[in-house]
Amino acid sequence: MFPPICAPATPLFPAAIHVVRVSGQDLRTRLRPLLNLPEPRRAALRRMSWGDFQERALVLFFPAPASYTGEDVVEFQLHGNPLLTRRFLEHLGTLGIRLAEPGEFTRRALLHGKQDLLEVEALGDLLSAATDAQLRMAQARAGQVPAWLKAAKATIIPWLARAEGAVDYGEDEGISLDLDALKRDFRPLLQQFHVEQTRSAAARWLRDGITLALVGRPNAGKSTLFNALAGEDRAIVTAHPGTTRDVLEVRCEWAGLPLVLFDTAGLRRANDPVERLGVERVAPVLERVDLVLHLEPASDPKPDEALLAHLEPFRAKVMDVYTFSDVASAEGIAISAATGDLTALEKALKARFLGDQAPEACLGALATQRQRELLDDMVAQVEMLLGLPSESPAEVVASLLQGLWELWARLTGEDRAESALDHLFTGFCLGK
Ligand SMILES: Nc1nc2c(ncn2[C@@H]2O[C@H](COP(=O)(O)OP(=O)(O)OP(=O)(O)O)[C@@H](O)[C@H]2O)c(=O)[nH]1
Ligand SMILES: [Mg+2]
Repeated sequence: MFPPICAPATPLFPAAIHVVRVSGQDLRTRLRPLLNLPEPRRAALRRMSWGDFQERALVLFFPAPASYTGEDVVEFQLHGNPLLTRRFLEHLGTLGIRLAEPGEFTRRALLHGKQDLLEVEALGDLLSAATDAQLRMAQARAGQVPAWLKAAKATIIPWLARAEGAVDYGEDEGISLDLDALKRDFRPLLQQFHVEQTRSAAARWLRDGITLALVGRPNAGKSTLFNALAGEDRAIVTAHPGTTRDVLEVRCEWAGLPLVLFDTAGLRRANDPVERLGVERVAPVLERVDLVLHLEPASDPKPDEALLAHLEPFRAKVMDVYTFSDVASAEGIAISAATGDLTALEKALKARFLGDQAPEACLGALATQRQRELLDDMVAQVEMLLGLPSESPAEVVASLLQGLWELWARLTGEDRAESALDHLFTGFCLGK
């Protein structure tokens, strides 16, 4: 039995309207002192008064279970005055309807089976998406448990039932488990899981974005590339070496990839104190980015020992890129931000982060760290099943299948694990 809750569903700034949501059991009775609820799902004007205040609001009533939370839900569209809305919420408090915690509406939707955990996570992503690609990702994941996971369940459950049957009745009833048949069923499942691992490895970058630092000698063309990727002139570009002094940051979407770019001061042993400070700021940026693009002019490719020493600790994530490809040719990834020829860079980034999956092919893939870890665990579990020797006791098979089923349930939220839920809802805003 959950206590009734309320929350503003819109921010409390002056606005045309504010929406206040209430969820709970039997709201018709509870709200009677304030108003008579309208017919289900029909918008109706209601005059309400409480204390010294009165308000005429558009009211919508969604009776349980056909509502967002699965409980009775009432939505009030009030005049958009923050003070009025606060007074209204206070009055709801006197009717025994307390303020909701962040994410509490969605939490109830989950508990009442209106949404599964994957949908809830996609919703969290939808609310926080900052680029078109992230928006598309979140929307593609918004619809229910994906077909391949449903298919997995359809394989796991009957075998789990058979294995448990063999454990409980095996010796008396002569029930035995056909491990070869089991393996025939689980081999395609494992293949499907591998495909999904590849997709989700790529989807992760589309969801979280890729952070890139641009480094190189002064005049290597860092700021020119920075501007070209950002699609706007954010950094100053001049022919004067040492133009960029500070670290600049921009978020953008380029070639379907959500990027966080850092432009840096050309790394060299600087005598100018301002430039030296700029160089000192580069090291922490190199620590935290996913990839360091080391730019070197193809027209003047002389190795710079001081720069290479700076990059040495990060070698695993350094990608060498030749700039000025319009002036001179070079082996490897060669681009010219000046003429807009960035094809080689696009190919290299997609190969590295998406494993050559098209961004559209990753839509709907599991993308959060929690989901990816559970998928990895499921793969390990299926691999153990497939590796079982043929005379394995039914207890062993049953316990592996039980473990696999638990992972499936945790992935989709069927076990309603509190700890996972608590973690999930802290990032939600009020009224969602
Ligand atoms: N032809 C040609 N010129 C380029 C290219 N990239 C940059 N330039 C020119 O090279 C000069 C230096 O470019 P920047 O982008 O400022 O170089 P930077 O690496 O940011 O230099 P600092 O900030 O001084 O470290 C400018 O005059 C650019 O117009 C390129 O691909 N081709
Ligand atoms: Mg620069």
